[in-house]
Formats: sequence, C-alpha cells, structure tokens
Amino acid sequence: MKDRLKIGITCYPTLGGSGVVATELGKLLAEKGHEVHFITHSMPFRLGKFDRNIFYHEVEVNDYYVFKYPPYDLSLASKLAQVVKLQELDLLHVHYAIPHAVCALLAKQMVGDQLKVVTTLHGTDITVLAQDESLSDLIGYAINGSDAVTAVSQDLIRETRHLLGITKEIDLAYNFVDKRVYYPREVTSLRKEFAHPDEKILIHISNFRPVKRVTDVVEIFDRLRQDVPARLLFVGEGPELSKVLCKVKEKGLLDRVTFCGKQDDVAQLLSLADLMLLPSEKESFGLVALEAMACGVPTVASNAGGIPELITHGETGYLAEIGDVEAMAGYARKILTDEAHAAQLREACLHRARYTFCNDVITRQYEEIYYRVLGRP
Ligand code: GMT
Repeated sequence: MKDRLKIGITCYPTLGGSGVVATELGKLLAEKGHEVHFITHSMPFRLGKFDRNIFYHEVEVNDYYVFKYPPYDLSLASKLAQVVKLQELDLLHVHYAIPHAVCALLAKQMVGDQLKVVTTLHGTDITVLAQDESLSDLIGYAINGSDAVTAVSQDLIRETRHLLGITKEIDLAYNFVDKRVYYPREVTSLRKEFAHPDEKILIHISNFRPVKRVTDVVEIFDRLRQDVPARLLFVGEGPELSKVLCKVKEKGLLDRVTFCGKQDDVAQLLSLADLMLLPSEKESFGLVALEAMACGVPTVASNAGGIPELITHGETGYLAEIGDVEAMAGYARKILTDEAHAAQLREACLHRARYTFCNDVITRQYEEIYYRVLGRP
C-alpha cells in the first residue's frame, strides 16, 4: 500500500444509495488500512461491526433561540474543521454538492489549503437542485471549488456540464457492490414462504419517491400476472406508498403483493427474486439494479439517466421508454417464460456485477483520485 491516508467522509447517513455507497467505500478503505472518519448527523446505517480504522463523529446542531432554523450546515462545517485539525485528516470526501461540499469548502478555508476536498455527485443535487436558479450558482461553486469531483455515471457528468455549464474535469466512478455481501444466497426454504414452486417472484426496491414511478410497477405486474403466475415484493417505504397501496387494491392484487417495508438484509430478499422492476423517471445510476445483478437477478427498467450504462439491453435485463408499461410487461414475460434465456441473463448479470462494478476496482479508483489531489501519485 502507498501512504496510509486519513480520510473524512460526509454523506446522508440514512439516505438510500448515496449513503450506502459512501459507507461501503469507507469500510473498504478502512479494510485497506486507511483511517476513516465518518462525520455525519447520525450513525451511517450500514456501518456494522467495530473496525479499529473507523471513527464516527456526530454533528450536533445548535438550536439557540436566535436561530429561526437550526443551522445544520454551519454546525457541519465547524465539526468538519474541528475533526480535520484534531485528527490531522488529509482530505474530506463528501457525497452531494449541497450542502456537504459547500460545508467542506468552508472547513477548508478555516483549516488551510493543505486539506483537499473530493466531491461525489449522486444525482439529485444535479437533476433536481441544479434546476432551481436559487441554488444552481451555489452548486457550481461547490463543484468548481472541490479539488476533485466524481460522478456515478457518464449521464450524470453530461447533465452536470449541460445544466451548470461546468468545464472542470469530472471523474467517472461507477457505484459498486461488495461481492462478499451481494451474491446469490441459498434461500430455498425461505422462498416457500413467499411463493408456490410454480410462481415467479418480482421485486421492486426504492424509497417510493414520485421519481421512482412505483405505480408503474403495479401496472406492469398487473399485465404480467394475466398469463404468468407470479408474486410481487415491495421493499422500502416513502411518500407514494399509499398511492401504490390504493392501486394494488383497485387492481385486486392484494393477495399477490407483499409490502416488506424497510429491510436491511437486501441480498437475502433479492436472492428470492426472478426479476427486478425499476421503471424510474430519473436514475443517475440505479444502485438497486446493481445489487440485484450481483445476486443474479436481471432488471427490466426504464431507459433513463445512467441506467443504460449499468443494464445492457438483452444481456443483463431489458430497457423500455419511461412509462411504457406495456413494453416492460412484455420484456418481463419474455424473461420469466423462457428458462434458458433467464439462465443466460443470470450468468451475464453475475459476471458484469463481479468484474465491472466490483468493489476492488472502484475502491482503487477512488484511492488514485485521493493520491492525485494530494500530489502523491
Ligand atoms: O434514488 C434516490 O432517491 C436516492 C438517491 C440517493 O441520494 O441515494 O439515489 C441517487 O444516488 C444513488 C447512488 O449513487 C444512485 O444509484 C441513484 O440512481 C440516485 N437516484 C437518482 O438519481 C434518482
């Protein structure tokens, strides 16, 4: 190993894919011998067991009566500066431009230029927030001020350039899965609890935000189950849950659909499934589809954002235009009624997840970026 680095990581510790990627990356870096300090408002939910190279520093928000709104961003910036000084960190790797990169730049001004800031863009900061004129300049400032910027897909890099006019170099660092966690699990007896032997299992995992178009999942399933005996598992919860539940009831599908709520051991559930559905409106990458892929499960998804960089049409799943539930149901039928084709897809999924989006490759890529910004190539 080159120099052992001292790295601070800030992310939304409890939020979906970005929190998962940031936490898993931190754990892998620690395993490689680096010292990793998570600086977040609560304990990252995937942090898991004790590791002597991992530290957690909680950001506490001051709520003095003079503040109309508790200033989380200032508390974070000041905590970042404090931890950097106390622990002599080399760099901060922050996930999301707003507010994390802005706070990291403030901390850098407080402690000095030797501190380097690496910012990873995950999507929402660009595809949603950058469209808001009151925030776009600030996002541009955060990106231009960072010592390195990474994005999770080519599509996100394109969008960042297009929406914000950014010319700075942006490194592509795809999301990854830990192959020791995401692999096809032995679930023969568990499967019996969810479906009869002749039934197929479909799965959808998300935070049920409108952008996920979860009602399309119900539409696809409704079309499919007319001729394919199947069950549908929903994992996760969020603002559209009631709407989805209403649609399930309206279609008379209650006895075919299981709402699993939020779950931790996603690899176990994915291993039960024959197919994942991801009909999102926007998706800068689609980490859940990669997690499914690593468990040997193909995805039928929308041709949106970075999804085509992950899913190869006809090889590791199928893509259809956003909202085309008819086409998506057709692709699902094609996979679920042709055992030989399903087996081919499964093999291709396992191979692609293992070799292209593998934890070792992507972790090394981040390390190279760290050494580069620190001038230690
Ligand atoms: O998808 C979400 O609503 C959560 C969001 C997040 O911040 O975790 O996900 C974004 O980042 C993930 C990790 O890089 C990507 O896999 C998701 O595609 C991306 N979501 C969107 O672009 C909508």
